[in-house]
Amino acid sequence: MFRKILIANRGEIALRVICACKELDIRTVAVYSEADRYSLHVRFADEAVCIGPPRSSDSYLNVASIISAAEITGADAIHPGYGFLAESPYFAEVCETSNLTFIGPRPDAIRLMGDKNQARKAMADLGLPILPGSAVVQSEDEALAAAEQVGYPVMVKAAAGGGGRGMRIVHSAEEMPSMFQTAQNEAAASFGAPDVYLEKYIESPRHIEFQVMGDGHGKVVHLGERECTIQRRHQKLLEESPSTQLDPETRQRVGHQVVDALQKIGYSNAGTVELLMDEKRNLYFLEMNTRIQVEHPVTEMVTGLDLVKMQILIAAGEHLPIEGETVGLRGHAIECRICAENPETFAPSAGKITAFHAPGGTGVRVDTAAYAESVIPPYYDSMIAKLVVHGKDRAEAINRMARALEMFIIEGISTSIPIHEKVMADPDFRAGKFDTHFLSRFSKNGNNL
Ligand code: MV4
Repeated sequence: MFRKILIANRGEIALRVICACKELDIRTVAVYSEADRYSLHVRFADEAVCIGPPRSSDSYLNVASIISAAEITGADAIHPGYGFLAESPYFAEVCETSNLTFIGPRPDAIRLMGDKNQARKAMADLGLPILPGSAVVQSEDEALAAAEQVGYPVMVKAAAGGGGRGMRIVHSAEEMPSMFQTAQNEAAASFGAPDVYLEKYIESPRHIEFQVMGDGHGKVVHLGERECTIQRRHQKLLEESPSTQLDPETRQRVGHQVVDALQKIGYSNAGTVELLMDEKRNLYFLEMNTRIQVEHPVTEMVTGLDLVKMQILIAAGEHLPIEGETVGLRGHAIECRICAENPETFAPSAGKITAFHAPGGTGVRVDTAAYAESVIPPYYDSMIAKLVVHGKDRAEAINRMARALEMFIIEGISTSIPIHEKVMADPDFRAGKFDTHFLSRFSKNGNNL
């Protein structure tokens, strides 16, 4: 087993990894930027190393500083959390060549899934259903020909993209030239690679994702699905498990397809397979994320497992302690992402938290690194807390979330708590009736993007 793990991240996920290490009796090393000197991950880790100035590119993305910190402190493994370097095949490789275990999938699996078009093709070859679409298209003419094959409307997507960035909807051939160019330019500017491909556009889909875990000894399991349809500008606002849209037979059938595909490529550690559900409830592979995700706690609540501990044990060479290809699911869990943001513009709202009280009680979990008098720096993601509840069924979980939101006090900055309260009170949400456009009803301009 590892003696010491360096956590190459900040905020709530750094604390989450520290919790798992403490329970496994593994020492921890925090790394922090100059803006995070008074952060809780620095306080709760056994050791802490400053890795540079506030900007991410100078600190949490600085591979040389992080590897040096691991070498100086004698760490034997690195947990990357999510974001930052979590899905960099280069970073995973540098860890390996520096004799540090990267707690995550193999670099080649990260690389494959990082190319969304290659991933789509690989998963189709492995038996997962995909939407009609194309390979990478190099020109307007190629894009027009491919769209003719697929049928409008289509979506132009960046091969190096994912998570909704670098995407364009194209309704007709007339729109293609300008949309193709914008998508290519955006892809080149955002990801350093202009490659784009086409996919049939689903107007009112739901986003359903399967949590998977592989042990690198040929065993892969799925841990049920999460419903992540309620998003704003491609940022998830809340997630729940299970989805109201999957019956046990569909869960078992699709779960088996996912497990079978990943077993064939020898996938190891945590992963998430994103699927799109169309209006007829058909499911299609969209992309795969090769990291522990923000929303992993809802899966932990319904499975009773500690996914971060599992990641660490698997990286240390242990076998998955699960018979068969899945586990039983109990009750219903919901997570609300509490962000520091201006309620009108949704712009991140940095500053000092003047008062802070987190709710508790039966079935309530709060993952956060915020506290009274803590300062939210302007340099990083705006998510400051995850409020997670579990209930015997969806109705109890929603009621529990509503009361927990009411009992959450965060003063000094504005947060997304009011919008979550509106969602919990919404009759359509309570009935499970929503699609990707759901949040537009709460914005003045009707815009959900
Ligand atoms: C789509 C789509 C419709 N058709 N692909 C957005 C996040 C990224 N992972 C994929 N996304 C979408 N891909 C096809 N072929 C619609 C979306 C989408 C979306 C998906 C889930 C939740 C909210 C969304 C909001 C806008 C667009």
